[in-house]
This record gives sequence, C-alpha cells and structure tokens, in this order.
Amino acid sequence: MVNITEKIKEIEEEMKRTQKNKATEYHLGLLKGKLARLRAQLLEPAPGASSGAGTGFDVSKSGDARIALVGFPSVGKSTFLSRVTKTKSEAASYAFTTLTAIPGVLEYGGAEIQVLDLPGIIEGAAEGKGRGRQVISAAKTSDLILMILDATKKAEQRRLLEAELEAVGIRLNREPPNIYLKPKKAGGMKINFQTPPKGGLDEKLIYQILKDYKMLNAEVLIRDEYATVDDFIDTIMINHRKYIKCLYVYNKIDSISLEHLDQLAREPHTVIMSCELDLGLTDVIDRCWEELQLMRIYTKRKGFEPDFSEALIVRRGSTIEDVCDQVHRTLKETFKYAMVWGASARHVPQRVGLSHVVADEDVVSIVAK
Ligand SMILES: Nc1nc2c(ncn2[C@@H]2O[C@H](COP(=O)(O)OP(=O)(O)OP(=O)(O)O)[C@@H](O)[C@H]2O)c(=O)[nH]1
Ligand SMILES: [Mg+2]
Repeated sequence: MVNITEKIKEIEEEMKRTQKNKATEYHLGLLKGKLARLRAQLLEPAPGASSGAGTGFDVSKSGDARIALVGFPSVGKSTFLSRVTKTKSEAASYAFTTLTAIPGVLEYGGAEIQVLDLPGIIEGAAEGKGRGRQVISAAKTSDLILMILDATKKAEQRRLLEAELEAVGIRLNREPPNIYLKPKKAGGMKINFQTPPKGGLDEKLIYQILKDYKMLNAEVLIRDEYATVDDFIDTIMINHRKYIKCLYVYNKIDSISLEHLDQLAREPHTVIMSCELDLGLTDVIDRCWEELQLMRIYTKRKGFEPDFSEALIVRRGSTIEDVCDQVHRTLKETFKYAMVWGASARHVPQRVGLSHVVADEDVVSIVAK
C-alpha cells in the first residue's frame, strides 16, 4: 500500500513540475491516466483481507434513499442530524467528535430517507488519512451527498473537499462523459470523432492512453466535441466512477455578515443554514427532496377512496411497471391495465399500460387479470 501511495505522490509531484503547454500535453495526459489507475488500486481491498481499504462503515441501507453528510471536522454535521432526525449524534466544539457512521431517518412526504452522519474528513483523506477512505466509501453508496461547509471558514474548503472526492472517483453533479468505448479481442484501435475535437483530446493522445492501459484493441467514438483527457480516462475507468448529486450546505450563517451570506447563497447547488438558530433547515430538506428526484404515488383499490396515508416511493421517470414492482414482485405478471389520476394523466382517469410514466402524487389503480 505504501508503495502505491508513494507512486501517487511521485506522479503528482511530476505533474506539478511539468509546465502546461502544447509540447507537454501528451505527457501530462499519460500521467493523468497512470494516476487514475493507481488511485483505483489504492481503493481495492488487499487480497485475502476481510475488510478492504475501500469498505465503508457497517451500516445497512434502509428507507427509500440515502443521504451522506460529508465535511471537515466541526462544521456541524452531527448537529444537523440531531435537528432533522430523531437520532441524537454527539456534537461538540472539538474536531473528530464523531468517530463512526451514525444513521438517522428523515421523514418527508411519506418517504423515509436515511441520513448518514459521518466522521469529519481532512485533506489527504483519499490517500487514507484519518478515516477518510471509509467516509468516502460510505459517501459513494449514497444517492445524494450533502457537503456541509462552515460559512465562517475560507472559501477554499469547498474545493479541497471536492478534490478529495474526485480523487476516489466520485463525480459531483455531472453526467458520465458522452464517449463510446468498447474493448475488442482483435482488430487494433478504431478511434473516431463525431465532430472535430475542441477539448484538447485528439487521436494521438487517445491512442497513447489506451496503449498505456494495455487496451490495444478497442473501438472509440467521441460524441462530445468538448471531451477532455479526464473525460476519456473516466470512460476507461467507468467501473470505478460514481456520479452522485451533491448539495453544498453552508452552516453557521449566524456568524457571518449579510453580504457574505448573500454571496454564498448565490453559488450553484448551494443552500445556507444555521443549525444553532434553526434557520433554513426546512429549505435544506426541501432541496434534498428535489435533488433526490423521488415521487410519491398513491394507490387506490377499485371502489375505494385512494389511500393517502401511505405513498409508494419511486424515482423520477418511473413507469407503471416500476410502481407494480414496488407493490409486489410478481404483480406485473397478472397486470391488465392501470387507471391514473393526476399530473401524468391526459384525462382523468386515464387507462394506461406498463410503460406509462407517472408523475409526483399520482393516484394509481392497478387492475389485474
Ligand atoms: N455558530 C454556530 N455553531 C454551530 C452551528 N451548528 C453547529 N455549531 C457548533 O459547531 C460545533 C461542531 O458541531 P458538530 O455537529 O459536532 O460538528 P461535526 O461536523 O459533526 O464535527 P465532527 O464530528 O468532529 O466531524 C459545535 O460546538 C456546535 O455547537 C451553527 O449553526 N452556528
Ligand atoms: Mg460529528
């Protein structure tokens, strides 16, 4: 392990030393490729080890979605958990109060969302400092990362944390690159661009990186003209990448100027709050709900009023088929049609099939054969 960490350091040093210009572009691209490979290795469990370096805390997933609280020590993660759930997580003014993952349940519109309070992480977490790697593994299993930031601290903290998450393959608020890559058994490399590249990625660089990854036979189609070297490496390493939504939450706004507060609130994907003064917490939760893109579907039995006491929770874009699966594993086998009342129905009620896409708060009645 030390070996890999050292190699990573070496490459990072070399990248810092290398000036960015046309002549060094290829060399830097290759270094990035090597770095990505080593970082992935670092996260892989050692052979024979029961719990690898990449394993998280032993908290089983529960509820309809999971939110992970990630941040530096003492930013107020535990205070937040204690405010929004019934779970009490110890909070104190010293760093590293929380030493393990503490789950709480947030109830929202009939859904149960698991909120995971995690130990604070420090710079170098990705390389294994502190409990960083465990925290990051736990974050990787979540549907949404709440990055808790201290509004009284330097703006830099946000970028530092992002870099830690990036280093272990977490991509925040981004989509996977629009690049097609298919390894082949033979036939050499076929590299094509849909339109001429503008992002610095060209055929020669792709060729060299693939060679470095020992992928000598592959088909590549760059569909995004602005794709970068990093995007290409992410495509090769797609099994080690996790695309997760992130909401940046600035806490302790009770201790900053109005001007500063206004500035923070304007940043993208950002909400502000004060756990101490109980300010903005409902906004944070509403935004979480939006970001999670969950929907509540109410069911109705024929001849009865809809049951609004209990919602089925499905992801946005779900169909009647997904709703059936939520009710019972085998329901769709006997499915005949469904009646839908609500925003997704063209007229109410609308008779629909399995592929009909439902909307939030629709009422659905399933008719079986
Ligand atoms: N001024 C102010 N202080 C706060 C606020 N929220 C939390 N704190 C204080 O910040 C300190 C740290 O809070 P914790 O909730 O323990 O922070 P944490 O992020 O869980 O810290 P670790 O577990 O060490 O990573 C405590 O002294 C809290 O009382 C807030 O909104 N405003
Ligand atoms: Mg804590």
